Amino acid sequence: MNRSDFALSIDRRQFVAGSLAGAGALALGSQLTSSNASAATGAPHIMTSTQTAPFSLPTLPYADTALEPVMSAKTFSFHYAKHHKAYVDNLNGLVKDNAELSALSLEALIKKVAGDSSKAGVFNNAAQVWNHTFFWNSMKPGGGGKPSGRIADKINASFGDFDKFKTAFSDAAKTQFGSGWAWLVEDGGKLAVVKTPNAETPMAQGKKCLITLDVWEHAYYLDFQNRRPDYIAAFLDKLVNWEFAEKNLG
Ligand code: MN3
Repeated sequence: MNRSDFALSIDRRQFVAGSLAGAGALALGSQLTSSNASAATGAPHIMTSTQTAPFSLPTLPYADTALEPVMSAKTFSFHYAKHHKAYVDNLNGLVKDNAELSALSLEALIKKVAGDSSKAGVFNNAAQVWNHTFFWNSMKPGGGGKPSGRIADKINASFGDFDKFKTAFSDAAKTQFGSGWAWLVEDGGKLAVVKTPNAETPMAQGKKCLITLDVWEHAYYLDFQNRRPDYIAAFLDKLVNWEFAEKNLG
């Protein structure tokens, strides 16, 4: 199976039809793949997408109701079908007349314009497309709790124990002032927690992303109002997808 088969590529007809579930094969750049594909081919989980603009909204790995009651379908569907889609549409509009940028994959595009203030709009929308796809895959129905296996060993080695990781991740997510993201990354062989403002993404800095949590208010306000700490706890206790994290380790 060709790696590029798993590029950022929702089937537009499927999206228009309103089918958010199924597909199994997810999408997005070098870190988002189909677990089925990895299992089937034995290929490394981290892949490089070769798809170029126009980008499309990636397929979800579960139905938009699947994370209820922790994350409501209302929150999820607005977040995915409105916010995420707007970033995709904005990005396509911004690069459509730019031959250089249109020739790049999403990841290459993000890395190319990162830090270029004249391309801030392109960066913000491209990174938000990538970050959101990564976020959907960082969760699963019935997720959360303590991991096992290799990711658990890595967490223990890097943070001391799982509770210390939880504290570090929660603190990062709570203290990201305003909009942004909390991440578990691998950097130089060690795991670390980082927070980024707005659309910033550790991927652009060459770090290997393992898990992310969107802490923009639109991610939780309908379900938790101003109680960001409760949203963070719900993510860690009931949603986080440790298998995705482990696969991202490579
Ligand atoms: Mn968001």
